[in-house]
Amino acid sequence: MQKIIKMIEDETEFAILSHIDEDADALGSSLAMLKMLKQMGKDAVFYVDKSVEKRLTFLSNDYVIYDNTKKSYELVICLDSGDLSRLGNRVSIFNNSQKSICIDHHYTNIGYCDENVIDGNMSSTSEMVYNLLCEMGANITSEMAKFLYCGIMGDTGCLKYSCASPGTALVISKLMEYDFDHADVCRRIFDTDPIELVKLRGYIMNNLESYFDGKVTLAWADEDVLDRFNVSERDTGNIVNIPRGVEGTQVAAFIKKTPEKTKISLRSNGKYNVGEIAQKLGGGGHEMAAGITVGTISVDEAKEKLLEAIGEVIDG
Ligand SMILES: [Mn+2]
Repeated sequence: MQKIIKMIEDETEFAILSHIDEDADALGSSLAMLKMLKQMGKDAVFYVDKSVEKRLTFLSNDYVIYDNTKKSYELVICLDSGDLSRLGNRVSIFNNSQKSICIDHHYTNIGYCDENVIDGNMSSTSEMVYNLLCEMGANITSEMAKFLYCGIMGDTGCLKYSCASPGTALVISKLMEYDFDHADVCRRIFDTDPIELVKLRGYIMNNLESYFDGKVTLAWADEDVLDRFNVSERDTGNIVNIPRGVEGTQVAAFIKKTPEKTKISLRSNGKYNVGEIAQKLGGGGHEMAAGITVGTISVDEAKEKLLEAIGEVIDG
């Protein structure tokens, strides 16, 4: 951590990048980092890939949607992004810039920056950024506390998942001392969906598929389904938790297909490492949560590939 702190102190121009399809942790950790850099008087920009998922727009609009123009910075900070492909088009900012640091909790991260702090035992990148801010003696504002709280709650499912440690709960307790509406944050990220999405969830529940004697439960939505319910791929939220909640499920999957990409989200209920399954298909992630983008193949083709990879892990 000391090398990273020195690099941050020495440089003046920063770009913050996180993974595509930014989730609560990606946004929370990046926004908190951005605010700290601005407090230090640094010139810093947080670039997002495309639009931000609607349910997370309440956090802040202090980001720039990357427009593919050539940009270079003294230092790029990559947060919560397990590998370079997860930066999407913003990889060009990374390539054109001088130095880079990475802070991440994906154990599959091989350390693609000049300096890397990677800890697969951490609940979230937001928890790691909280620790960094404390170590740097940053003045954590209520807004920064809200960002970090949102990121940690997002990745731990409100401290429900096994990635949450006693240390995570202590960080949450410290963040709750700040002046922001923590119940509102949880309600927005977990307990409220637009009616279109609620109806889509109903359709998905009715079309769940079960494999390997119920050990694998699979949900899917292609562009026709998304169009019918008028939900954008970006706003499909926590749908993978629907198959995950089916009794007997060890591996839950959600396949979504748009004209641009076919994406598989995976969740484990503890017995199998879904990071390993994702890696077999060119994706990455954690033991309990992982994802893969598999080109633009059909839902049926994605199912076939996925079930084959799961079979190797379950039977092997
Ligand atoms: Mn994360």
